Formats: sequence, C-alpha cells, structure tokens
Amino acid sequence: MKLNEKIINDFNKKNIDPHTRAYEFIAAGIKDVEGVIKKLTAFQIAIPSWALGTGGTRFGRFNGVGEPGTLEQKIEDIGLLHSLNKSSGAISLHIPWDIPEDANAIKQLATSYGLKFDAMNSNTFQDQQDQLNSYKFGSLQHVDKAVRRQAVDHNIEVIKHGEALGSKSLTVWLADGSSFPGQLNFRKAWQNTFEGLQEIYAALPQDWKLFIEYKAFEPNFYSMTVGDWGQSYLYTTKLGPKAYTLVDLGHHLPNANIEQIVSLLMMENKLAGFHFNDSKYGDDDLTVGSINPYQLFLIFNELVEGMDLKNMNHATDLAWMIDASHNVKDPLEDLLQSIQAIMIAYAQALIVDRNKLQEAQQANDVTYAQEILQEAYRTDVRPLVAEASLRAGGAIQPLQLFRALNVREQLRKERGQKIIATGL
Ligand SMILES: [Mn+2]
Repeated sequence: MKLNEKIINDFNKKNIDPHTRAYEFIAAGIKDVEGVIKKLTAFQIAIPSWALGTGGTRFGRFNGVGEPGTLEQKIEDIGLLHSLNKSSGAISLHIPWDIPEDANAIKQLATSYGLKFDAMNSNTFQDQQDQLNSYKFGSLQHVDKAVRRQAVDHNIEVIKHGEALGSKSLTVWLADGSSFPGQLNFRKAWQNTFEGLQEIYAALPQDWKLFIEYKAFEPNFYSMTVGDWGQSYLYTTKLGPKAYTLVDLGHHLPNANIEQIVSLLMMENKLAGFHFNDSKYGDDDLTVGSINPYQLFLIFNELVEGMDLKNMNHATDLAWMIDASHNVKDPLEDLLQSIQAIMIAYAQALIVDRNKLQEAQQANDVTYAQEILQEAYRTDVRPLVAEASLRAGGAIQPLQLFRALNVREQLRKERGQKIIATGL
C-alpha cells in the first residue's frame, strides 16, 4: 500500500488550524526554533524488518492480520510509515530471515520509498534448517572450533549481503553465555569470542563499522559472554577503531543509569548507537517512551550534549534503530508511537538551555540544574515534531491518519488473514 501526497495534504489541510495555533505558541518561546525543526526533519530512525509482524512471548503468539510475508512487503510497510512521519527512512535487515534473492531489485524498491539500509544483523542465537552445527551451547564462545567457524562464516556472509545493499555496518548480538555455575570457563569463553570477533572485524569493508550489542541476561540466566557495556567496551577497544558498543535500552539490569553509560561511551568515541524500546522489568521490548519517558529524555540530553561537543551530525554519526516487539498492538501503530516518542525526547533535549545548565553545575546549584532539565522535559514539544513532519511532506498526526485510512484492513484485504512475518 502506497500513500499519495494528496491524501496526506488533504489530511493536513483539515487539521492545520489547531496545529498552527499550538506551533506558534511554542515557537515563540524557543530561541532557534528553525534550527530545532531542521534537526528534527533530518533525524531518521531505522525500523528492523522483524518488528513489522506480531511478536510472541515464550508462552504464545497471537497472530495479527495482513502482516508482511516477504522482504518486499516489509519494505512496503516501512515505506508506508516513512510517508506518514518522514522520520523512518531506513530499514535494518536480519540474516537469514531477509536474504534478498535479487539485491539490486530490493535496493531499487527501498530507494523508491526513500529508504536506506541500516545495520545488518546476524543470527547465531537460533539453529536454522539444514545447519550443520548447533548453537545450543553458544556460537562464538563455543568449546568446539567447528561451531565457532560456522558462526564466523555466517557473520562474514551477512557482511556480503549488506555490501550488496549498501549497508555500512554489522550488528553482532550474541546469546552466548551459561545458565548454570560451572557450565563455562568465563575466560575461555571470552577468548574464543574475541578471536571470532577479530576474524569478523578483519572481514569488514574499509568504510564499515562493527557494532557489539550487550545484554545482561536471557536467554542465558547465569552469565552472558557480552553481558554489559564494560564487556562490550573491552571487545570493541581491543578490536580497533571500527568497533563500537551498541546500547539496547532493554538490555540492562533494572535501574541502571543508561544516560551515564551513554555519556562515557561517547567520551571514548565508542558509542555505536541505539536500539530503542522501553521496559519495566527486563527486556520487555515495549513501545519506546511508554514506561519511562523521562529516562529517554535524559539519554537524549546526554546524546545532544556529547554530539555537540564533538561536532557530530546528530542524524548520521550514530545509528538509531527501534528494537521492539508488539504482542498486543498493531505493529505499525506501535512503531508510529515509538517514533513519535523518540522525536519528542530528541526535541526536548534540543531545547535544554545548555549554557544555563553548565552555569548551574559550576555553581553547585543543584535545584536550578534540575529545574533546567525539567523545564525542557515538561514542555509539550509535540507541535515541533508535527511541524517537522509537515514541512518534510508527512502527516501532522501520523497515527490518526493511519487510523483514518483504515490501513490494517486494507493490508488484510491485500495480504490475507494469516500471513506470519519472519522474525521472533
Ligand atoms: Mn537489540
């Protein structure tokens, strides 16, 4: 399903008056509102191919309807999201779930929707059909060299698929670890993993980056071989300048200070970027901003401060992606909500008065420092996000338009009731 400009323009025309009133009200109080809008317009968040279908839990999965059954349909869905909000102009693929039969045709299709290929993702956490060796006891960490070889070769194959599509990075997330004390020699597991990562790193094209994602627990429950940012940082530092640490918001132990982690990784030029989601208890993969929007704002506050300090391009110098799972909501509606939440947190971070914050910090004025952050956080910046979308050709209210057009019903008619998208 493709939206034409007229549908979006008609919708915007109908809703323009209240928007203009709200926008002018907030714009009057912001120093460089045009600069803020420009940055919001440039900011793009990649959608992973596996987030377009209904996710499951280990207890069950309740099918959605009209889900994308092919890579082409996944691209079509992200194209639809992008036409609605103009902020989701990239797709992140997962191998082997998304192996393109004809890379050029897939590339052309994505370009026709204005989409780029973000990081490629390898999969050594499941066994595929006809796979020679099992990953039951890990992949790169495995005690058996043949399993490690297979995992390294798979990652190199993923790089090749990515090269054909114009991707520039590989994300490695390992489920490796142990579930019981005594199961694993930690040092040997670390060394084996490092050796594998070195081989993968050596296979990177000149202009590629390697992202090492960490996770505190699950599927292994006693130890994870890349369990926290320290372990990831150890790998990425030893590997070299093309290796970076990737932060997934749901991959920490409860109450971890993620904004501090982000700040320090940026200080060391080792932050790859983000997998956005939200959580209350663990790796819940909930809609971004649905549980803890203040944390999301504080993270963006550190990101903006750190990126500006290093003269980085907010939109392109770090990798931005959603990594969520949708068990009870329509995946596309959920993604629209997530993107909106990210844009809101980013806009709030952009309007923090950094000079005043620095003054307050230098003066040990704790109350005022806190006030400055909360002033930005408590500002309703939704009209700024809507204005950015409007100027880029998107909808003022993407979710409302999605509903008004009855998109899911259209997709059900086109694709059918029981298509199961590949993914988790
Ligand atoms: Mn992730």
